[in-house]
Amino acid sequence: MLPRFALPYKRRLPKFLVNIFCMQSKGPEAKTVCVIGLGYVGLPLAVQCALKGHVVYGLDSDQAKIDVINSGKSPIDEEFLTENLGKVKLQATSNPAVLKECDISIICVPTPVDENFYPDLGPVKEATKTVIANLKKGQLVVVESTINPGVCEEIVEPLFKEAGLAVGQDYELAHCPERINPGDPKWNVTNIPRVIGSFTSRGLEEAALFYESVIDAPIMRMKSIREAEAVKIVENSFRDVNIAFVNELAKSFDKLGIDIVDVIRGASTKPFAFMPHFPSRGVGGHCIPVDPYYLIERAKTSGFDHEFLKIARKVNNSMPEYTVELLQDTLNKVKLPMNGTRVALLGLSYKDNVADLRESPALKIIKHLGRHGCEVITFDPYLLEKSAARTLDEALSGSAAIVVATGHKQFRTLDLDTARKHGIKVIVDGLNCLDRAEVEKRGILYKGIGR
Ligand code: SAJ
Repeated sequence: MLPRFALPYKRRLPKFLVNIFCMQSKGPEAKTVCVIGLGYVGLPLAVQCALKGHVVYGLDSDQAKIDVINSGKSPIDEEFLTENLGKVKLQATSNPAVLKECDISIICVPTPVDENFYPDLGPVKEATKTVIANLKKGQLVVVESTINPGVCEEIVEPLFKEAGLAVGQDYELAHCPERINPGDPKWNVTNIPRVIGSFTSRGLEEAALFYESVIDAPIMRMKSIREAEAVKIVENSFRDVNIAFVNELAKSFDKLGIDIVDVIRGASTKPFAFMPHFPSRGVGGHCIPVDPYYLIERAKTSGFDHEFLKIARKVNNSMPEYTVELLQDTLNKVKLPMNGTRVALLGLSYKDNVADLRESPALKIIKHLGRHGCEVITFDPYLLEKSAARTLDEALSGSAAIVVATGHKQFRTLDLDTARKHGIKVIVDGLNCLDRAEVEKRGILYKGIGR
C-alpha cells in the first residue's frame, strides 16, 4: 500500500488508514523533543508537547527564564501557559547537550529585522549550528521561526552540509511556521491549524505525524519547504497591506470629513468578499511590520521588486507621525502649542491588553512628540515598569492632551469626567476606541484616525 503522502492530494488515504500504515512502520509513540527558544512561540509549544505525552526539553540562553520555568511558573503572561506549565514535566536548560538525546529539535528563535529593515537571520543560524554540534543521527529538525522562502534550502541545509551531514540520511529538515497570536482568548497552540513543508517525503510525514500528535487541528502538507516558508510571509503581508489600505483611506477621509470606521462597518455588512481591518496610530509587533521585509529583500535578490508591499510598509510606518500631526492640528484649535504642552500618552504596548513593546508605534509617537517639544507622561497598566506615571490619574494630572496609543480595556472605558476635571482639552484617539460624542459632550476636542 502506497503511503499517504505518495498519493495525489485528492486520493490520499483517510487519516485512520495512514495511522494503521504508520503504526506498522513506526507507532505514534512518545518522542524526545527539544524546543530551542522559550519565548511566546517556543514555550507554549514545549508545554503542549509535554501535555501530549512527549518528553520535552526547553533550550534557552536566559538562565533567569530557565529557573522560572523549572519552578513551574511562566515568564510569559499567557493564559494557556499559566494554566498548564505547572502541570507538565518540562526540563528547561541552557545545556545544548540535551539535543543528543532528542528525536526532534524545533527552532523557535526570533527573526527580527535590523534598523534598515533588513532580515536578521543570526539567531536562526546560531540555533542551527547548536543543533548540528549536538545532532542525534536521524533527528527531525523543524524550523518554526518565520523565515523567507529559500532560507531552509539556502542557509539552513548548507550549514548541515558543511558539517558533512546529508538531509534525508543523517537528519530530516522541515518548516512549520509558527502561528501564535499573543493575547488571543480563542486561538492558541493547541487549536491553530498548521502547514508543513520538508526536503523529503519521509521528513514531511514524520513532521506531519508529530504535529498531528501535538495539535488538535488540521496539519496541511505543502508541496515543498519553500511553499511552507511562503505561507507565513503571505498571511502576514496580507494583513499588513490591508491595514495600510485603511490607513491610507483614513488620511483621505480626514480631509473629506468622512468617518472611516463607520464606512468600514458599513462595508462589513457585505456577507462576502470583504474582510474588515481598522486604521490606527501604526502597526507594531513581531510579525506584521517585519515579515513583509523578508519577502521584499529575498525577492530583490532574485530580481523582483515588491513595490506594493513597500508602499504598504511606507503607509503603515507613517502613521505614528501622522498621529502626532493630528495632535498638533487639534491643539491649534484650542490655541495650545505643542512646545511645552504636557501630553498623557496612554499605552506603550503594540497590541491591546498585552505587555509587548516590540516595534510598538507608541515608542515612535514618543519620539515625534519629543521633537515637537511636548512634555510626555506615559502610562501603560501592562508595562508599569516602563511607564512614567504609576497611575492613570497621575498621567492625566497637569496634562492638556491625551494620545491613546494602545487599545487596552482600561483606556476604552476611560472616565471622561475625570479627564475633564484634570483639564484635558484634547484627545487624539490612536485606536479609534473612544466614543467621540461622549468626549465632545465634556467639552473636550476629539480627533480619531480617519474620524
Ligand atoms: N492593527 C491595526 N489595524 C488592524 C489590526 C491590527 O492597526 O486592523 C495593528 C495593531 O494595533 C498592532 C499591529 O497592527 O500594532 C499588529 O496587530 P495584530 O493584531 O496583527 O497582532 P500580532 O502582531 O500579534 O499578529 C498576530 C499574527 N499572528 C501570527 O503571525 C502567527 C497575525 O498573523 C494575526 O493575524 C494577528 O496576530 C491577529 O489576527 O490577531
